[in-house]
Amino acid sequence: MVKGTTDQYLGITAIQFNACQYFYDITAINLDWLEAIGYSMDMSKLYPVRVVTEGFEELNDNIFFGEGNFTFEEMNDMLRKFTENDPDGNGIDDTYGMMYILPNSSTTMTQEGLFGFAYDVNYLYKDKVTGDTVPYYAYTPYKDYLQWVSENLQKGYMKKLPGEQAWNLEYQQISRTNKMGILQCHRDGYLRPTTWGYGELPPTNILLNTDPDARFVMGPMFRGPEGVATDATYGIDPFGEGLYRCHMVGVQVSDEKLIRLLTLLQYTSFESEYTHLRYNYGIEGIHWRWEGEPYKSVRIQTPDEELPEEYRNQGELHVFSTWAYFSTADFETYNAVENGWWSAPAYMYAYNLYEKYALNPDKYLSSPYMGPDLYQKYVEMNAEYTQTINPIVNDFRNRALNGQISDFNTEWAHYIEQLYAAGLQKMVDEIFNNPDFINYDPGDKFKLRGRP
Ligand SMILES: [Ca+2]
Repeated sequence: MVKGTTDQYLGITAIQFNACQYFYDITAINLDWLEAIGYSMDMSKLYPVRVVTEGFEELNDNIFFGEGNFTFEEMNDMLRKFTENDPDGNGIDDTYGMMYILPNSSTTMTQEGLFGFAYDVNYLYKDKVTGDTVPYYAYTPYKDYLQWVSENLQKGYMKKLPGEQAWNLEYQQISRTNKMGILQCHRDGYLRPTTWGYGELPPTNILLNTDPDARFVMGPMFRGPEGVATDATYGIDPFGEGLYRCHMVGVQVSDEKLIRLLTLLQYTSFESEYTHLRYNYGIEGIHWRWEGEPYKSVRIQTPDEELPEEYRNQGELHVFSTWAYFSTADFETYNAVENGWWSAPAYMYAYNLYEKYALNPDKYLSSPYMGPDLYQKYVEMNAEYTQTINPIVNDFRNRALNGQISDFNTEWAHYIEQLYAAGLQKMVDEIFNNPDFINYDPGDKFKLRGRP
């Protein structure tokens, strides 16, 4: 506790560039189908994946990385032709463009990011029509997005999940059948088909179960109606807003012990890449090994069951480290360019595409940008008005997805009136438009590429 205060503390916060440069999703297109409907990509500009997990090298011929630069019109043409033109050539009307998934971290690049917004309600945008700073649900491009989805659902170019189980379980089962041309994918789960259920995610689930010869191209593929193409970072603030993963030291710890503690943390977290790896990932040659040249190639992790009994403690390796993780951009780029370890993140890093495609909101609802008092006021107002705003938001979205809105412009104007009357006006005036709430600035978070 800071001397002379009752509510202020000193601690060591997280620095997590792995989270703030982490874009969860990537778009994939079935490359064979793309060619079947008359499109193509310059294969000389695509990079084939190199799967990290031993025994899955056959996947290296099936997944490629590239930048699509397809226009919104071309995307819509593909959605139609993937549905109507029998792209798999089996003579059966059994394929469609893509699955529509309620916005979440897996959908941004492929769906709502094309309209310049993401699922995160803490992101705020300056609306060109009202001039107000608002959450996505009151942002005019959200209307265009819902109209786009609604029309594609009506035509059958997009399909909805059944909605009986968790969305990700349903999506895993349906995507495995290989009936859709455009897929919302995990950034690099295909590298590790045996880890964390990644083998159940598309396109790996298709390649392992349904069609081992299918080919997919992954990357930023499409642009939206205004030429926009964005993806949202998983953790917008490398310091976690100081809210979590903050190491606290009790007042009963003597200065002598604190010095010892900080010395240990300095050594294990900041001294060198060697000590960082040693105290976060274990002992080289036991817990992991370099695939090639040390510090320049990927690390191959030893499965827990193959470790000698006394070393099976990988979950506890973080005891003497801070949550300090630096950018791996230079490492991944080198590893791909020099050693061929291509993945979607490596491709994005190598061509500086994360910075190019990062979705930067105009404002971000978080205490550091607002000050604690304004943030507290927001928390209280939000708790009060959520109850009146949410039903309006849900009703409009459900009617759009169910094809019950024919005139989006008229109904949107009415919807916005309802939202503002339900408390949004007050939140816009007192919080969102408030000049004390400073604009979000990504700073150098997408420019930093290694350890400081
Ligand atoms: Ca077919």
